[in-house]
Amino acid sequence: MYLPAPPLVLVFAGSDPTAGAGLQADLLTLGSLGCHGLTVVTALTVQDTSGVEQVMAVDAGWVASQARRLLADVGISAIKIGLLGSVENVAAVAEIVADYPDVPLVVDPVLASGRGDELLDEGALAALRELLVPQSTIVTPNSIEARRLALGADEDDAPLAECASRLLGAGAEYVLVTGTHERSPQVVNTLYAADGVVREDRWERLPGLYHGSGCTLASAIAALLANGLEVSEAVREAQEYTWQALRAAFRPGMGQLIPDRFFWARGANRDDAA
Ligand code: PXL
Repeated sequence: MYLPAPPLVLVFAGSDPTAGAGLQADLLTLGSLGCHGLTVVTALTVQDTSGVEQVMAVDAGWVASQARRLLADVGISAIKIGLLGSVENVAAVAEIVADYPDVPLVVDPVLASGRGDELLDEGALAALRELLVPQSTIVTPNSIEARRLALGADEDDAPLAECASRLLGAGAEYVLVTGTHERSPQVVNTLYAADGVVREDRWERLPGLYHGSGCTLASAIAALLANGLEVSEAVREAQEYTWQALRAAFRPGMGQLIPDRFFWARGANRDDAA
């Protein structure tokens, strides 16, 4: 006899060779929170800790085949979507997740890296809005992504609550807008549902430039939903986890800091050195 499997989470994401963001970050986060991640690679990138040099979307037929083969075999408890890389991939993934309406779906609308390198074009952005937002349990944009995703090309500003309300109107069950890119002294993250603000959490703004904080947060939410938590509770615990991973971040190269998703597994002397 075998032991029962841990909660299984399917990830659609791009590869980041630094393992700071993307697919690799998702796997680390899911593992750290007691899940097993299964991965469909949607894009490859060439990057280091200082920036993204190239992005190549995987052919949409290959994306669909990777997912269909896996889903025919394995029962999953949550799906997490990160960088999809092309309008064709958004359409292919939207068609696949439509066949699993009861599985919680976390959509992280990755449009650019934290440093601002563009990762998705306008066509794919529109497809994300029209095909994936309506199916999502929770969408996790930062404030920049929330505005780009919710507002038309002829509008350049609106309160974040209005952006969230449009995404809810498009069919998302919950929207979590993160405040890392705002100028507020604290980071304010707000969870919205159709009847208004569900929760607002404030975090001490940590110094430094981090790579992969959004991926960590969205994956942590997926892991906690797969573990059976309600959305609001999953969002609270995922923020706590992400903040701890950011506080323990390290700098493997010359550029940005990478959150330590396994902060709890390191020796106590790491804390003393900081
Ligand atoms: O942080 C967003 C992100 C997601 N996925 C991939 C990335 C990045 C940022 O660089 O490279 C593959």
